Amino acid sequence: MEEKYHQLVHDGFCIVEQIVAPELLERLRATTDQICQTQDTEQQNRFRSQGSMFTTMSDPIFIDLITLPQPLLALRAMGFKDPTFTDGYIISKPAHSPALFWHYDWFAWDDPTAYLPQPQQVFLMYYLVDTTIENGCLRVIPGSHLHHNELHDNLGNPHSEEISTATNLERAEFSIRPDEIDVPVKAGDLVIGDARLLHASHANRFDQRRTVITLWFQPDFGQLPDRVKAQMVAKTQPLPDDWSESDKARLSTLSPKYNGSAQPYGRILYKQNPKKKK
Ligand SMILES: O=C(O)CCC(=O)C(=O)O
Repeated sequence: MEEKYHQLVHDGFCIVEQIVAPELLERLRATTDQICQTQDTEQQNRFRSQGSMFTTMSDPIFIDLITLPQPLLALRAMGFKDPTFTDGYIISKPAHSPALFWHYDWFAWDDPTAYLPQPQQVFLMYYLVDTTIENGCLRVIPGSHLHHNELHDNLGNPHSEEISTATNLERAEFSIRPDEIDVPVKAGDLVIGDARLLHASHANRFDQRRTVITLWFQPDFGQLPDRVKAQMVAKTQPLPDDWSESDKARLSTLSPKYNGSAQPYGRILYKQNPKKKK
């Protein structure tokens, strides 16, 4: 895992092959397909670029993925001592849907630790089908979690309508970058990525949907600055009331806890030129 750790810190991402058993993958495909079928036209338009944005609190089956021992062991083997989980999403690109815009998923740019090499938050992405350039695999710009990139000067707010609905594909958020690489994976592989990494995905040109489950983990929660800790607690998805006590208990072992009085940074996922400060 030492090599994976160095890749995560240097490039901003790494892949741990074949983490999810076929039986769990099958159950996740069936459940996510069902959930995605409930998406109404308004939501389809709203999330046209991403595809969908359902919470993993939609069904207790996702606890099996969130608490899977192997990824937690992998994080620990990389030297991260105190992994916590805050929120998860089902991001599903329907057949023949546009590319995902370039973006990063970090918020605490005003904290000096935002420029340290170690990740404070990572995505754990599980693609439920094999991905290729044709069905919308992930694209990343290696090193962009640490270094300024030309794209940082040109990114707009990903929540703006023009970007999230992919209405203007001429925008920089939808451009092909000279320094981007494709990250095709097999179903059941795990992609671990630094939240600061610039990432996007190709369009899905296939007849089938392409679903990824994205889980947000803080690999070493105890090491985070207080204001970041407070924000992680604030963004933790509440456990549904109708879940059994044992399901709630399984998940709450991974929930971040902070009892101090620091003000959360707030969930601003967009800052013009975050790296310019350096
Ligand atoms: O769909 C993907 O491949 C990545 C999803 C993602 O990064 C997002 O929607 O924020």
